[in-house]
Amino acid sequence: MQQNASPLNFQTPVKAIEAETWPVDDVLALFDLPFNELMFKAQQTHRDNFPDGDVELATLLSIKTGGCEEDCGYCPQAARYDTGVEAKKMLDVREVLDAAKAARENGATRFCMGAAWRSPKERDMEKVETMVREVKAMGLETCATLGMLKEEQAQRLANAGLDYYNHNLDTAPEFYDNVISTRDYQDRLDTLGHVRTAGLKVCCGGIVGMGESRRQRAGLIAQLANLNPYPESVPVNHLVQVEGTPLHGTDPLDPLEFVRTIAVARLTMPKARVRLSAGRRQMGEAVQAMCFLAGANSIFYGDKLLTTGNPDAEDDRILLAKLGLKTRGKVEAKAGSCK
Ligand code: SAM
Ligand code: DTB
Ligand code: SF4
Repeated sequence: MQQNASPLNFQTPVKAIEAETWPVDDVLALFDLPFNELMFKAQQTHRDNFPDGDVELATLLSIKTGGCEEDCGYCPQAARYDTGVEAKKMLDVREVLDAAKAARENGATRFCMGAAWRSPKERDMEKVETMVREVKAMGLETCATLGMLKEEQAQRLANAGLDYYNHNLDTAPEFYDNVISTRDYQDRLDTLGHVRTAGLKVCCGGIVGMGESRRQRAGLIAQLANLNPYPESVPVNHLVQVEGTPLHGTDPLDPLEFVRTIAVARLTMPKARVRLSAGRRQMGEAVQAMCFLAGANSIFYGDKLLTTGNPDAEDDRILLAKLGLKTRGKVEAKAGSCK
C-alpha cells in the first residue's frame, strides 16, 4: 500500500499500531456507512485484534477535586462555573491506597488518578509520585490525568512507575475554541509528545455530544488515529451535562451516533483499547451493548467518575454477565442473571 493512500480498503490486513494516515474525509465516510455495515466491519476488526474479546475494567479516583482555573465548557470542576462542586485539597496517599485496594478487590486492573489542574505544580509532584509508586506496587496498572506536563514531569512520573497518562484532545481542532479558551490544541499535542518521549503509554480520547458536527467527530477521530503511534487507550466520553456549565442544555446526541463513534474509533485504531467512558449512566443497557458490539473493550468501573455518577459496580457485573463478556481481571459476576 502506498504511503498516505486511503486506508478504506478493508482487504488490507491490519498493521502495527503505527498504522496509516487517516484523512478526515475517509473517517467521515466510515461514519456515513449504513449502520449495520459499519457495525459488521467494526466487529470484524475487533475480533481480528482482540480474539479474547475481554473488557478492561479501569477505576477512577479524583485525587484533587474542583477549583480548576481552566474554562473547559463541559467541566463541573472549573472554578468559574457554579456547579456545586467544592474545591478540595489533594487526597492523602493513604486515602488513595485504600481506594486502589478496594478497586483491585472489585476486579479492576487499572487505577486512574485524576486531578483538576491545568498542570501539576512542582510542590504536588512528589506526593503524586508516591501515589503512583505505591499503587503500582499493589499490582495495578497505573494511569494519571493531571493536565499539561513538562517533559521533565512526564519523566518523573515514568520513573515512579506510571504506565499510562490520560490527556484528551477532546474534539476536532476547529471546534476546540467553542469549548475551551484557556489553552489551545497545540498545548495538548505538546504534552502528548512529552508523554511519549518519557516512554509512557498514551490514553487519549475525547467527548462527543458537545454540539459538534459529524464531520467534527470524524475530525477528532482522525486526530487520534493519526498520532504516531496512535494511543494505546482511547476513552470515548459522552458529554455528561452538568448544570452550571456552559454546555448544559446542549441538544442531546442521537445514541446511535455515539455507537457509530465507537465503531469508527475501533476501525481506525484497531489495536487500541477503546473505552466506553463517561455517560454510561445516562445510556441504558441496550446502547452500551451496541457499543461493545462496535468494539468498545474497556469501561470505567466504580460508582463514580470524578464528580459525576457512573453505573453501580454491581450493575456492571450483572450487565457483563448478561452479555457473556469476560473481563481482564477477576470479578464476581452472576452469569445469566437479569435485572
Ligand atoms: N484536568 C485534567 C485535564 O483536563 O486534562 C485532567 C482531568 S479532566 C476532568 C479529564 C477529562 O475528563 C477531560 O479531558 C474530559 O475529556 C473529561 N470530562 C470532563 N468533564 C466531562 C463531562 N462533563 N462529560 C464528559 N467528559 C468529561
Ligand atoms: C476520561 O477520558 N474520562 C474520565 C477520565 N478520562 C479522567 C473523566 C470523566 C469525567 C466526567 C465528569 C466528572 O465526573 O466530573
Ligand atoms: Fe480543569 Fe481538566 Fe476540568 Fe478542564 S477538564 S476545567 S483542565 S479539571
